[in-house]
Amino acid sequence: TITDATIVSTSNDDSLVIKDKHRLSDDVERIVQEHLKYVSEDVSHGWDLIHQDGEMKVYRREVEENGIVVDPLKCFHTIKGVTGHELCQYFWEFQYRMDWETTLDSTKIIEVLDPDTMVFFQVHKRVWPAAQRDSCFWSHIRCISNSEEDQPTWLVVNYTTSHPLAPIKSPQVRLVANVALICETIICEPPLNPQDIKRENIQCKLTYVAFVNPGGWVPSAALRGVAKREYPRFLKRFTSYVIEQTRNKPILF
Ligand code: 18C
Repeated sequence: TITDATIVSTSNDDSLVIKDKHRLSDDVERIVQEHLKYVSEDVSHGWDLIHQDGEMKVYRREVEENGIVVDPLKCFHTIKGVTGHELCQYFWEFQYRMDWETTLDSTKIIEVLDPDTMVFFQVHKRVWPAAQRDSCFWSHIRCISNSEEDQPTWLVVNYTTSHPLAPIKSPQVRLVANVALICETIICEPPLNPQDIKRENIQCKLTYVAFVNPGGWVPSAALRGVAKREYPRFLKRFTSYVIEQTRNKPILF
C-alpha cells in the first residue's frame, strides 16, 4: 500500500520515486506550491529595483510588521554555463555551504527527514549593534518536470521550523526565514545531438526570493543597508562559486 507515501519525481529522467511521508511533508508540499505560484508574479507594482549588475536584478518591497522590517526580496539572474540542477545542488548541499555563505559562523544538519529534506541549525555572523541571529529551517530540494521537451525546473526551499535540538538561547535571536531558489535551464542553439551539448550552449535563469523576519527589533535603516549590500554579494559569490566548481566537470542536467 502507498497510502502513507507521497509520490514525487526527484530525477530528471521522469522516473517517479515513492517516498515515505514524514511529519513535515504536508508543510513542505504547501510551501513549495506557494513558491511555484509566487515565482511568476511580476515586480512591476510596488517593488523597487535596489541593485542591478549585468543580468542580475534585485528587487525589494518595503514592508514593516509591528515596527520590524520584513521586506520581501526577489532577485533575477541569468548564469551562463551551468544548469539549474547544479545551482540547486550547490545551494542545498551542506558540504559546500561554508564555501559560499558569507553570513554564517556555523551550520549543521540536525535531522534528515528524507533524502531531499533536512533540518539545519545555523548561527549567523553578528552585525553590530544588533544581537546575533540564528536560524533553524527545513531545506528541501526538488526537480519538477514541465514537459517532455523542456528542461525540468529545479528548486530549493528553506523554511523556518522549530526543533527540540535547536532551542532558542538568549542572547541569540532566532530569525524567521522563507527562502526559495528556483532555476530553469535553457539550452541555446542546441546541437542536433544531445550528447554534444557543451557548457557554452547552456544558461540558467535563476529566481531567488526571500522573506526574512529578523525576529526582534533592529534599526530599520541599518537592516535595509545590510540587506542591500548582502543579497547582491551572496548572489555574485554563490553563482561564481558554482561556475568555478563545475567548469571542468560533466554537465549535470
Ligand atoms: O539564502 C541564503 N542562504 C541560505 C543558506 O544559509 C539560507 C539562509 C537564510 C537566512 C537568511 C538571513 C540571513 C541573515 C543574516 C544576518 C546577518 C548578516 C550578516 C552579514 C555580515 C557579513 O536560506 C543566502 C542568504 C543571503 C542573506 C543576505 C543578508 C540578509 C539580511 C537580512 C537581515 C536579517 C537581520 C540581521 C540583523 C541585521 C542587523 C543590522
